[in-house]
Amino acid sequence: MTYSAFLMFILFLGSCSKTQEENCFIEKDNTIYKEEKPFTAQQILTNKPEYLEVISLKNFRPFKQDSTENENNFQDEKLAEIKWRREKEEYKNFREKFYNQFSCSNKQRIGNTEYCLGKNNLGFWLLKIDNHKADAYFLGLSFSHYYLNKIQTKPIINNGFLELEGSLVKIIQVGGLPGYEDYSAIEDGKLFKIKLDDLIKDSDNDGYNDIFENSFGLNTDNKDTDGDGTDDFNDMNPLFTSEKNKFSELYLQLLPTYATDSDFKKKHYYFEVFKSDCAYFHEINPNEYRVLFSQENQNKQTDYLKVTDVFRFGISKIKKNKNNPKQFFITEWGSSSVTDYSAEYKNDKWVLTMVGGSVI
Ligand SMILES: [Ca+2]
Ligand SMILES: [Ca+2]
Ligand SMILES: [Ca+2]
Ligand SMILES: [Ca+2]
Repeated sequence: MTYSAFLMFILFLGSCSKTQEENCFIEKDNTIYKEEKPFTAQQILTNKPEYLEVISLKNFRPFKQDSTENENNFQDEKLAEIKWRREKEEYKNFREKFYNQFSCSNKQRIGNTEYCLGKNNLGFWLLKIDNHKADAYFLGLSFSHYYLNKIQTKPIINNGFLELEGSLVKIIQVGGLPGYEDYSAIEDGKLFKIKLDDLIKDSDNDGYNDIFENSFGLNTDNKDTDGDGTDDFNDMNPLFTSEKNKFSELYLQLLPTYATDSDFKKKHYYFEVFKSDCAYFHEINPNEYRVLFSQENQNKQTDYLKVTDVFRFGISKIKKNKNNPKQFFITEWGSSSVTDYSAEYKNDKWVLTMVGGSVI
């Protein structure tokens, strides 16, 4: 190695460790809330996924009707109860086969195959039950931009295409209700069309369609994106190799937990997504539910994550206590609360104490 190459190597090492330190630790809080300007219809169409065709309809079920009719149903308690019971029965098969990971609508049967439109915290899916095999295909249509009518007037599968009526929307914040979001249509009467072959394409045959993998930064040509020996479909943390160390344990302990005894290992489509560049956070080994991570820098995020708020929870970087090397501060937040912790490392264990926070 020449001297200059050696120097470069040292500089490279130096910059790496510095970045790692910066990505996980902060001197002081500097979270700035930046409100994103909603996309115009033209911007949504310019940025739409390649595989998606958008057709303007002359006759359609308007956004206002579709979104408010449902609300009115809920106001009548008896009607809501009847509707709920009927849907529970109608979608029993999907609930059972997919372990309650989705809410389901617009069922359709073709031969021995059953389809429905699914939704979970990540977005929209096409669910398919073929004999006893259950598969879910991610649509990659951001719920921040695309509204799919709750009531589809035509069958959703037609001639080898998935066809969904809906509109282009923007999310509007409701005054006085932080965290509560509503939609407003910016262009009504659209038909969203995706070729089934494009939708179900799973190049590496790992169980996740290419659109899902591209949307969340997984490798579409590798069954084992992070190379840790567990294939993407069965990896609880498919983007990163888990490591047990002091700070990964701290992040693991701060993960939100659910009061449920259901078997999350079977829930292959249930993920919590966190925005973090901290390697210690990436190294967690979750056992309750699957995790995905998004880069903090918006320019480095996937097209889907750039515009879709799938982050229901967050855990901050770690703040050191200059006077006590064993004490750290860290903040955890959800949709309606923020909690500040003091974390002390004692006898190989983290002791967390709530030191502040707020409930919205
Ligand atoms: Ca795949
Ligand atoms: Ca893969
Ligand atoms: Ca893996
Ligand atoms: Ca992994």
